[in-house]
Amino acid sequence: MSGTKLSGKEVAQHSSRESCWIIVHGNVYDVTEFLDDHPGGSKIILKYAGKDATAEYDPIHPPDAITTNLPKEKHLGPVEPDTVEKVEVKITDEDKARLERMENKPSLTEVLNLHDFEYVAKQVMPEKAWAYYSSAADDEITIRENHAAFHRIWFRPRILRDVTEVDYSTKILGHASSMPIYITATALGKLGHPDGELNLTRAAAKHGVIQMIPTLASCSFDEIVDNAQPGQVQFLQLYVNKDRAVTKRIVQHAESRGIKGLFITVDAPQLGRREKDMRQKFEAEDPSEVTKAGSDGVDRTQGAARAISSFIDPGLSWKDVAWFKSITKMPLILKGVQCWEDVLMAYDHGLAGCVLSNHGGRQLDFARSGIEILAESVTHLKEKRGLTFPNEKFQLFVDGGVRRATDVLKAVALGATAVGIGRPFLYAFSSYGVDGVNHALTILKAEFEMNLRLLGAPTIKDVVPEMVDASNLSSHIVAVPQDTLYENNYEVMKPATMRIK
Ligand code: 173
Repeated sequence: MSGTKLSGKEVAQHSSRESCWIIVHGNVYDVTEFLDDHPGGSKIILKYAGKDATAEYDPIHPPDAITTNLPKEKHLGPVEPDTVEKVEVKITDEDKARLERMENKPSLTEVLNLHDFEYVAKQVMPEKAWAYYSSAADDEITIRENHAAFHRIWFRPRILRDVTEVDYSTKILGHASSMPIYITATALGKLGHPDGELNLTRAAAKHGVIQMIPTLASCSFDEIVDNAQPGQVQFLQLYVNKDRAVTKRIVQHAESRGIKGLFITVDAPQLGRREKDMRQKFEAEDPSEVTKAGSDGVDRTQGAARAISSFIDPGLSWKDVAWFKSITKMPLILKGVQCWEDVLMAYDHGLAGCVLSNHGGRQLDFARSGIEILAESVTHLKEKRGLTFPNEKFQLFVDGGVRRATDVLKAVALGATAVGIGRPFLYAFSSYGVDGVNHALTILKAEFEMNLRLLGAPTIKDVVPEMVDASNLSSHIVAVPQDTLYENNYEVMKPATMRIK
């Protein structure tokens, strides 16, 4: 293009399936030939044909999605901003009611625990965003089990130890952390809040905790790193692309930007069915449109996450470990390990650790909880490899279902270095922005301080296996007391809707 900018009027003339231009972040793109290949379907693009699609685009796309997926010649150049007509946003009655609930939500001082954030978020978040964040695989059995498993572990506190001063700080992969937790990777932060993942970066800096940056963040990787404070430690979660050149570029760029650990996701060769997310799609659009597959064969019937995850390589295998070691010096950790046999293999392959996780219950339903796998892994690593935990050279992490410092301390007692927390922070920023995340971290600190005292453990090192009774952990049919705060937030799953008007 020459130096002149396109006018909004000219763009507006390309508003059909035959010629479809859209504006994103002040630039015009010709997406006519891309319509049927769009993972989210053509209908949503056509809604913005000839118009500014930025507001719709932002929450559900990594910022460079359009520039990397469209050939250069389809980038038509900048638009004269003053000539673009504002897209009218239709406010439905439901939106109005939700905004009113947002306006009248409890003040942060009334939010006493991580469950409260979930309760507020469910009521103030756009329905689609809530469905995406809260959904889990199939019958949502594993997501419940992740939390319930902690109820099968009970404490054996010690008394008459001087707990005037308690210190809950620790080290994760050799880096200081104010608590034995980290903010784990969760995709699409802008669905919940316009600042997306930056809410987490800022709160992590303030509270001295480590953020794991997701591959599929709404903010760009560099933006998230640029917003960190000098010396702030960040990890990267990695989805491995079928095109290894792309993966190599991501990994080496991350290392050059100072990322301190690479967490390779190994539990998602294909994304699980999250039916709450899928039903949202059906309710929001005409089902006949949604069920059409594009020319790329990408199935668009399966909700937002599945549509944008088709690049993930199901061919990833143990053989790739040597390749990863050849392209980076960052510690390599497998995220999503689900039995002790694979933990031993990870150790034997010379990896730096494992996250015992089932992806927040979003992948294989009836996968066991991370905390249960932790216990069996520690036993077998001790018996078969002579390791003791926590172990500096091979670190074990757990995520899934964590809502209290007591959950974290149970994992620490069983040998975990630290525990990942995901959804609660999403709910915190979706409802209250960065202040919410800061408050969530403040709550956790207060819980750690009190619980270390009540356990008789002045430091994290004093939280030892003898402080828990986990004898029932792998019994899946034992009575547990009802956890009312948690249960409140997980509604009964909905069956298919009858389309009778
Ligand atoms: O759990 C997820 O939703 C997830 O990991 C994901 C994967 C690909 C695209 C979007 C989200």
